[in-house]
Amino acid sequence: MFLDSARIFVKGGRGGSGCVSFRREKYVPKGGPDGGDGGRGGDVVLLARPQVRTLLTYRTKRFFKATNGQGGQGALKTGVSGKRLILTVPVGTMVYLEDQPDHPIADLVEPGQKFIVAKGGRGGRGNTRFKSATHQTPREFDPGEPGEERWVRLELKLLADVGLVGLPNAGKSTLLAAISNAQPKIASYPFTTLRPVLGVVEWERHQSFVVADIPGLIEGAHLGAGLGDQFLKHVERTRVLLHLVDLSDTLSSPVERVRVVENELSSYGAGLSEKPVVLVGTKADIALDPEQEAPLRAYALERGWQYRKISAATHKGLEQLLRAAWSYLQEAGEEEKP
Ligand SMILES: Nc1nc2c(ncn2[C@@H]2O[C@H](COP(=O)(O)OP(=O)(O)OP(=O)(O)O)[C@@H](O)[C@H]2O)c(=O)[nH]1
Ligand SMILES: [Mg+2]
Repeated sequence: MFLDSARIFVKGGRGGSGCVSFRREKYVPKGGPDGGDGGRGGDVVLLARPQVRTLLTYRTKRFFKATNGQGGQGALKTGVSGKRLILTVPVGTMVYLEDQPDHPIADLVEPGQKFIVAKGGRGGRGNTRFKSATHQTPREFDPGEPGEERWVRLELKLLADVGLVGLPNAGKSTLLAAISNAQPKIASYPFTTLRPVLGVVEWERHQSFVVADIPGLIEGAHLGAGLGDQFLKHVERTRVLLHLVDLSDTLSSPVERVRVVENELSSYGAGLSEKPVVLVGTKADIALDPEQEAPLRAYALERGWQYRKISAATHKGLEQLLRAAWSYLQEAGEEEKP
């Protein structure tokens, strides 16, 4: 299981202080008390949103405090409440208290679900509230309660949004390492990757998504050849596949190599062959034979796929590739909105 987690400090706003005040009007010799109550402190609220895919933002920014309520005023005016602070988190985020690692205090499973993670303090009472028949000029007031504050741990079971597929040695792990926080093993022999690795890609501001690197597929993987096709289950839930082909390999036709992987995807089933694909020519920096690329472009066109050429080593074309992947995720996100 792949986990994304973050530890944050949340603090509700302090309630505003109650006010001590007496009515002073012309021709009213002894005005009674008229101090208003303080405003409530703002809450810190977690909000689950499908557009947020990881907890990445909470690794850099850790402290969150809602604003304080304002003090009450004369003429019975209640202070303005503090604004609540909304923190967006991915759907599927679980919230834990530090000393209770086994029992989540919230499980945000529905889009739009909210949870008050730190309550704002109550506003204090103004002196008006202390008035009684025997106590006509009260000078008492409450100072306003402090907001709730605590450290909480957020946890998310990661599901991949983007899957990397291709023959062994196609450059999948190198790509993942170049675009994400993951540090997969990379080597010049096939079957370097023995189990799936997920990486979080930070894309533009506050946007991120999860990419799965899985072991390479070879002909007959669905019959158990190589490492088999069991790892394809990790890309079943992805919205787009990046299908990597090594442009520097001149020993066989690149289109043939693409077909081998396609066959394995369709033998596996689970809708993998119907997923949108970006065909990615890799290792452009050492691809010497320009003949490799034209048939790939033509094949992508025929299949209705996008084609992109990259070098993970020099980072050439990576930004455009991520942009293409991101646009598929956006489309998928639109469809899911009710
Ligand atoms: N020059 C160059 N070499 C690359 C590039 N991308 C990958 N390689 C090399 O290609 C070899 C295989 O890369 P990997 O990323 O391990 O390939 P993989 O697809 O993950 O392979 P498996 O895990 O075995 O399926 C390594 O020696 C990499 O250094 C690139 O853009 N340029
Ligand atoms: Mg690998």
